[in-house]
Amino acid sequence: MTASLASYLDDFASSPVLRDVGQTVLHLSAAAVTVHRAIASGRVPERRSVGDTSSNASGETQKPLDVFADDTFLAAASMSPVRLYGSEEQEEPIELGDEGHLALAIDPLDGSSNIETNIAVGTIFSLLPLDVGATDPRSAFEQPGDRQVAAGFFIYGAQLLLVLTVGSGTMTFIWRGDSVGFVLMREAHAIPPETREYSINSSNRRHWTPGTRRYIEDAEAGEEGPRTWNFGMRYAGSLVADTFRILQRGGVFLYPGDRRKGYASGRLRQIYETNPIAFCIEQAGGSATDGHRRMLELSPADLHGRSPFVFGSKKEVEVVAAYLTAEERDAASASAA
Ligand code: P6P
Repeated sequence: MTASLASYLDDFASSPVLRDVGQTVLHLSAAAVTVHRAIASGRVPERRSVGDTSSNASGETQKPLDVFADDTFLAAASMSPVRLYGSEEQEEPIELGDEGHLALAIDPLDGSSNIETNIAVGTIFSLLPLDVGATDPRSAFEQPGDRQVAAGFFIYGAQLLLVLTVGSGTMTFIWRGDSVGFVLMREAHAIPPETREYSINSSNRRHWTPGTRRYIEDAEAGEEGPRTWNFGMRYAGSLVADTFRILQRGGVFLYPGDRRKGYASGRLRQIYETNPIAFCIEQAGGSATDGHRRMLELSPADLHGRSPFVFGSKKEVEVVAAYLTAEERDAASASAA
């Protein structure tokens, strides 16, 4: 009998916090089914008139489906032992009462601009312990990512999947319909340490720093270049899709800081995008950094703060860091000359 999500979470409920994690993940998974159905139907329960768009805390256009997803996951959080809800779609965290030990950070619908092209999109979530004794509960979101007790993402694609870690490896569950629910599909992802595949938005090339450019150009040079082997490139433009591919077959993903206005720290948000993805990647034997430093050790600036992001096959993440460090050394010696 394939393990169900509920039975898997029960086995981990060895403490009050992990019991809260289990209850919360089950409520989030029910919300994910609702969002998956709304996407698959092509008919979004309109909360606003179709022409009405607003923008989220980061100034990105909010579509009705973004708002619907946020409403759905907020309702799920309100039924869970979660005291604080921090969402990409909300300027400020929402306090949900004084029950429970957890703070939930979430990107309710990441990559929603891809929905009209039928590319897989997802929900990314991170569960943090409340910062006990903190005067302001919102300080829970100022903890580095290695304080996460659970993290994961739902993928709304050809299959509805949940990728989850509670700190004992990274696993994938697949939704098999209302009567069966989510069942275990892969018990322990293991990312190969080496790869021949990189993932980056190459249209930003002219904005890259020299180290990023040199890394990509050497990869593009293939067996005639210093890397001595040929690379492939894949870029879905949807973080959950790129992440799942890397969990399945390895690879290295880069969203570096670049010279565009507002992109010095890249595009991705640390608390509800890079930290939860980094937790899943590390638990699968991969690495995740800001290009130089381990992502899970970095203290976030604020709920919507950004971070440059490099993750995937451990040895290739180290190669990227070497290129970026060489760039910094060259820049330092040039300015000293
Ligand atoms: P760009 C989608 O909007 C998203 O937040 C991530 O899912 C994805 O990795 C990234 O932005 C793509 O950004 O600048 O390449 O379009």
